[in-house]
Amino acid sequence: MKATAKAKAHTNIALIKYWGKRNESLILPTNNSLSVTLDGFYTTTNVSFDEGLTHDTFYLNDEVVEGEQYHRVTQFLDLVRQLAGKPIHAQVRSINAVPTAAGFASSASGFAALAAASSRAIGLDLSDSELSRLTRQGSGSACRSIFGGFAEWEKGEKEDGSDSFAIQIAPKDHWDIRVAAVVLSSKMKKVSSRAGMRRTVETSPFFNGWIESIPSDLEAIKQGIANRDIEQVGAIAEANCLKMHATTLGASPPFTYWLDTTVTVMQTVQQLREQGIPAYFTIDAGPNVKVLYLPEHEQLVQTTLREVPGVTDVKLSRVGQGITYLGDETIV
Ligand code: 2P0
Repeated sequence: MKATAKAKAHTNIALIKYWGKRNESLILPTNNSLSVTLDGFYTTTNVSFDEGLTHDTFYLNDEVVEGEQYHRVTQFLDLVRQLAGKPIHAQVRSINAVPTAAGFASSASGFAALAAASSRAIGLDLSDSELSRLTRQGSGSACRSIFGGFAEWEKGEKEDGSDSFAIQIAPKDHWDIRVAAVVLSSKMKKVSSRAGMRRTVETSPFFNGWIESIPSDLEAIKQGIANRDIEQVGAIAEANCLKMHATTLGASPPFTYWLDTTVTVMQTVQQLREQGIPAYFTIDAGPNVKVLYLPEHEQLVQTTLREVPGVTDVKLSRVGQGITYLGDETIV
């Protein structure tokens, strides 16, 4: 038997950050997070389960992948095989339209597309919630990419993670908000988000303050999204990002993801606001900055960001859709 399915998933950017795990192996977070799915950056993945294969293979952008990245894919396929009760191997082919230099976690779209294609190919018929819960075990932020528009990852309470998955807050067409990914020139050695989160949870005295601040941020941002209020959504997202990054400064040893140009871009965004342009930044586990703005300010925001010394590129995106399936085939 050979069964193939292909799926496309978009990356997402968190407006309320996922920062901290309560269970590392099940990937269970310490707090709810909320994101917007992005149209411009995605992964397309083809999974082919074949009884004739003796092991899994993984190709990314037509090149064979080995080592840690391969290991994470086969571990994830083990979960899918276990769920389906079918011990068959697969060939996985992924094409990433997520510029890694833009500082987007390609793991979000990558694991969402892998989860969708593999579960479908092996014959699992999962609801969106079930698919999100499965996807979470590949990479936490990926569970939000099952949905288009705005999604919230409910951290859940249970030890087994059965209540930890994302739900949609508002669909793609609810609000035409834009995101600019500001790319900086950097060869800085990065602390991975996994290692950074772990160090923060274990050592930062600011971590409890971060966790305590989440419920009110979530409530306010959801109200802002419902009202399509860029000032409210932007101000909460920016403050939430700053609180997340503040926890890293309290870690031992301390660290930051910011470069000098990161701070210059943050100040440029704040200057845009002083001129009456509602633009707000957010930053993930890296030096690049994402800027939220409205369509009518696209030209000005883009031009202003491109002029900042040290900025090498600015990539624009709209709100994106959730998982799409691009066809499957079963040969008995
Ligand atoms: C987020 N980040 O909410 C946060 C903000 C980085 C900063 O999710 O260990 O690659 O695979 O669950 O999902 C990056 O972490 O980590 C991330 P794992 P992931 O988008």
